[in-house]
Amino acid sequence: MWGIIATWRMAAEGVEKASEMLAKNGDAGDAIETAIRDVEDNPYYKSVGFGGLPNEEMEVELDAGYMDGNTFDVGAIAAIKDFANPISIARRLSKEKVNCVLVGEGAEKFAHKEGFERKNMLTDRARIHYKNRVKEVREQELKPYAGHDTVGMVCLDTTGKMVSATSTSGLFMKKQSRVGDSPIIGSGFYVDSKVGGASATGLGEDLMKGCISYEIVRLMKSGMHPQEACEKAVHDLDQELKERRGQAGDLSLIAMNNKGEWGVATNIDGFSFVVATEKEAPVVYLAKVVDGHTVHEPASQEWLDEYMRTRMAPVVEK
Ligand code: SD4
Repeated sequence: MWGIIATWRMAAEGVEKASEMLAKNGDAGDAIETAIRDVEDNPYYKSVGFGGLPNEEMEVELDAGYMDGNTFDVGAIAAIKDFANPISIARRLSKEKVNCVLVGEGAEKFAHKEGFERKNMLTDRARIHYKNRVKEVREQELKPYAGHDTVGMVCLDTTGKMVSATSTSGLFMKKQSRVGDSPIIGSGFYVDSKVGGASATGLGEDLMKGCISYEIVRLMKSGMHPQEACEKAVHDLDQELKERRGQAGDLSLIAMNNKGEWGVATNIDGFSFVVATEKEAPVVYLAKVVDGHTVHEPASQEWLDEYMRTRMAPVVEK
């Protein structure tokens, strides 16, 4: 059995490539890295890699995490600038026994010494989005944190190896050096090949409060199906946050167990995700909340067409 599940529609092309590798008995680590690099390289996806939206200082600072569910090797980088593929740096760091989580300048030095490709990650499109947002925020005091999609994935290969990984530019207009959940083990990602894995997207500051990816793996370990585990973890954290703090940020989670069964839960409407397994060709699903439960259905062709159209539409300076 093999399988891969990923957050957001933007992962579809990468998941397709990964599923071809997995079907030929490819390694889960290679497949997930290929899939995430595909998203990082796409200039039209505004929240991951090249074309990702900048922080308050108009710098694109990127976070990524990688975990191997066989060995528990973990690597992560945070607030790194000017490197093309954060996921590959995180994966490379996972091979280190110590110093496997690096931030900012130190992460850049490591990547430089290891020969990773340097790239100015700020595109003209992203610069225009930045300038427009600065104006909007100034004029209307809009919350600068809306519209942010991290790519997170869990992957199972035919040997039973599982991996989990994330890559993101974090929140648009975040403070310089701000780190979200995505490179934090247990929050943005977690995986144990004996059980399964999970990955998160949403408001990092809130996702971290529940160590939510670990929590889902823990629930699966206690016997829950990934769907049940995701729903319980998301529902409980959402409730606790509302009770204690009056509100909960966006929380969307995906999970897969080591049988290739998968689950998803969200507290928002319109969370898209992508799944491919030995039994199902890559499908983009849309999830929403109905009566406190997450329900999902394959996205319509109309929705898929509209998605690409809006991503690729010209951006104009206001
Ligand atoms: C963060 N969790 O940096 C990320 C952002 C994200 O969907 O996932 N947005 O907080």
